[in-house]
Amino acid sequence: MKMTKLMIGLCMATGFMALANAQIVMRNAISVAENSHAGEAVVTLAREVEKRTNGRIVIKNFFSGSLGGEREVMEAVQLGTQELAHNSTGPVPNFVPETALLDIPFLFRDKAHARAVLDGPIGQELLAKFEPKGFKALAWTENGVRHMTNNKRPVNSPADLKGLKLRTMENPVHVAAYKGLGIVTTPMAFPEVFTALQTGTIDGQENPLSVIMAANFDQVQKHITLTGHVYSPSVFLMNKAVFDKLSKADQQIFLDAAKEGAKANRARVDKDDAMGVAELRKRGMTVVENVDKSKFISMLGPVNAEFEKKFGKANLDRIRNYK
Ligand code: EAX
Repeated sequence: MKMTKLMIGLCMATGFMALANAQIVMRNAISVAENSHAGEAVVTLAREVEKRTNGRIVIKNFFSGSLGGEREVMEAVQLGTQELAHNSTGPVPNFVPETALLDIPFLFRDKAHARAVLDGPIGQELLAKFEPKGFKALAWTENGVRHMTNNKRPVNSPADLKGLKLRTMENPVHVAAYKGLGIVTTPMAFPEVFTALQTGTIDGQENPLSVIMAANFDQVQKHITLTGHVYSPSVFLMNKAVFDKLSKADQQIFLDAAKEGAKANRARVDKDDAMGVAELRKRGMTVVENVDKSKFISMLGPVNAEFEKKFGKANLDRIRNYK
């Protein structure tokens, strides 16, 4: 049968109607396992968006770096080949340099201080800096307070770090600071870290208890010291054009759902922090719980002077003194 122009026109029209009613499916990705603080964040976001749009918008989550490391998924979100990502700030300063100061060691007193800064005007100003780079940053979430692990020796003071080959995130502030502590820094994407620890390419790494447990680093690491050297934020990212195309009501749904995700995520970090030391001991790690942090801070003096020059002392003090 020959199709007339009218028939083709009708097919196209019904096709478009079907499209108009179709579900929108988006992809989100994290570099750690589903059973984790980051998993809590993205699972909650997906559940809340689906619920609040009555199933019109569905988010499919990818876990354990299956869509790539954090830098790669950020590139994909920037290009729009992936709609969403939930990343630590590891690679973020390479895209949004203004955020780099958040990863300065010992900048925040504790999680409560960091959460107040991120949820307050400073955090909101920083979220806006993502927009000219092609991202809508929906909300800050939390990766946690980072601690150091390695296979060579228990770390009791900064002197014990000298010459340790540690994987770092692909983050310029971390690399500069850890060099200042005498560490041999090896920047690497997260999905490669387990194997690198297993094969001995690196001696150690540093991450929050939540990440160490979710990634089972205890299987390939002997020692952990609660250095608490960096508060590590994370963030919900969305391709800006995808966000802009949503109705105002749907945009608000994403922002609200991201807040719910952050709440669930932070609650899980608190839970992990409360049980992490006992759990990692049970899994066979030796834990140094108490270190003199002032020794680490004074060793970082010269690097901190550089950071003050680079980011502006007033900007750092604004964060330090935020109440
Ligand atoms: O986002 O790369 C890292 O060490 C991050 O802390 C981890 O992937 C969680």
